Amino acid sequence: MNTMYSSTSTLHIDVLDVNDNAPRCVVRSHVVHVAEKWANNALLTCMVAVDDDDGDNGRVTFGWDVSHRNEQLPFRITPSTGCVWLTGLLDYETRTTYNLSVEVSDSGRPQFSSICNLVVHVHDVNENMYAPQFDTFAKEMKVYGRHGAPP
Ligand SMILES: [Ca+2]
Ligand SMILES: [Ca+2]
Ligand SMILES: [Ca+2]
Repeated sequence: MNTMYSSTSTLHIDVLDVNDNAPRCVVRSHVVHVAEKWANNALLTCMVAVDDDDGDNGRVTFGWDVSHRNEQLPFRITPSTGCVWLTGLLDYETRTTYNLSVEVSDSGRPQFSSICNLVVHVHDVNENMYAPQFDTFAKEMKVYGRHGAPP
């Protein structure tokens, strides 16, 4: 006589996330248009990136690429949000376009990063419209004689 025995058990497996995805820019090349007289601290745009990993492996931060290390940019970027702000005055007559590389990095080990592009076009404002106006001050001059006495 054959007797069959069987049993079941549950095996619980926790799958730990591995950092195997680099952050991706939602818009690979972001373009913004700014008038040259925008106020300091104006918000230009916010970069958006996604990362398919979990936890720190998917938590992204933003910063300027090393190629801008020695450049004095009139912008700052908030690492946690990717929002880009004006930090100085733009001058169309000096520079009309900024091609910026933003590095977006996850917080995993090993760390992965990608580059997103931000192009800022500076638009001209006619500063002369607000230039001081002078009344015509040329007045008729009389030429006096040698000793300053009227002829
Ligand atoms: Ca993963
Ligand atoms: Ca990742
Ligand atoms: Ca101008």
